[in-house]
Amino acid sequence: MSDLAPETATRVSVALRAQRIETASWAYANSGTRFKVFAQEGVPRDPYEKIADAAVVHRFTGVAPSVALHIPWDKVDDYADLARHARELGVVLGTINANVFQDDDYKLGSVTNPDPAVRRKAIAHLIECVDIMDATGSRDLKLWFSDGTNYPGQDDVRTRQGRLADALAETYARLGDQQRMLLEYKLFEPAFYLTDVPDWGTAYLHCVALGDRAQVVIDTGHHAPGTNIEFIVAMLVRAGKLGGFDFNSRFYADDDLMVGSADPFQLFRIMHEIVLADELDKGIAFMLDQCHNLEPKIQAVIRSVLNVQEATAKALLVDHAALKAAQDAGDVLEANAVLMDAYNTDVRPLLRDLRADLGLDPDPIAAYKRSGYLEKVKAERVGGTQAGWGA
Ligand code: LRH
Ligand code: MN
Repeated sequence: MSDLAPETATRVSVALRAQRIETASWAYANSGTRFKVFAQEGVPRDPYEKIADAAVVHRFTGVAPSVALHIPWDKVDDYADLARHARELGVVLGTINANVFQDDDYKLGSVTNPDPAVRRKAIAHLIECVDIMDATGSRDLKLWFSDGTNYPGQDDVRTRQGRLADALAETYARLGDQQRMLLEYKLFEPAFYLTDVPDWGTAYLHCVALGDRAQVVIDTGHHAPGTNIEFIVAMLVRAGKLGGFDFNSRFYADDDLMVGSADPFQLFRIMHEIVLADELDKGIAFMLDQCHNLEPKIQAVIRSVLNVQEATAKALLVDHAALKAAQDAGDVLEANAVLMDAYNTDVRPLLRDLRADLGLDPDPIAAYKRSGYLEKVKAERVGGTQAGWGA
């Protein structure tokens, strides 16, 4: 039982009930590093099985009703049928992720490639992804470009930006009225000298040039060490250009570990900026973008959803009036104390109560383990080819 003041517990629970976290189809598939991909028993062999696993996460958490797809990893003959399959399992198909980073033709870039024929091919894929959105009913097209160079002089910076801008404009023009383009930035990798969309400023400039339905995605693993990500959150929210998050965590680079596992305080600070700006349920997409190279995948995704819930609950406990009063009074220590008080509050009893109210088991991980689902799919999913990144 939570020992929070009843009115506070109610206010926080109401907000948490509306929280929606989108999981990633590729998190259920095999993944690894350039050194090794460790296959796991029971891993899905196709998008239908990936969605079944995503539905299990929603069944036990109650707040993960959509699953992002990645094309061509989730290519099927009939996307409307895949959407039907998802609905029958209690979830919906979410963000469509384009993939112009795994084809031999894209060695020197996709939409920024010096060869116009290669650029055409890449743009055709981006537009094909919008066709898929029409079939799945998805709102968001997410674009991450691995485009970049490895040596100074390899290509011209402004020329490549022009090519990128042209490709984005042509794709943006194809979007339906209710559809958005989410542009994701990343400091480096696979390019090691220059990445064409390396930071939030570059993504923001392109999105402003495109229009209202072009927004920036913050992948929490895509910054230089020491970057104050919540500052970027506040700036993009202030500019009305924050479209979503790819949540994960890292100790060093783009490690794609469980969100909140490496730096739960950072996740809290990020959600504090979202709650402070009253942007928790205003259209920002809260997505997980992770790879569970060693750990059991479905359980790791459940743990990740709980980590986001806990960080959000703590952020909802910040006494905004006391915080502002201390800030306005220049009371540095009091202002910090107000924030730390919320962060240091154990919100797990409140979340257990919330789940019980939602008719869910208060402990989703224990309930998932008791369900025997993993043992079931290990027994069923024998033969065929396990899904992966196909790299
Ligand atoms: C790139 C990225 C991008 C996805 C991929 C799976 O590092 O974060 O969001 O397309 O991971
Ligand atoms: Mn990402």
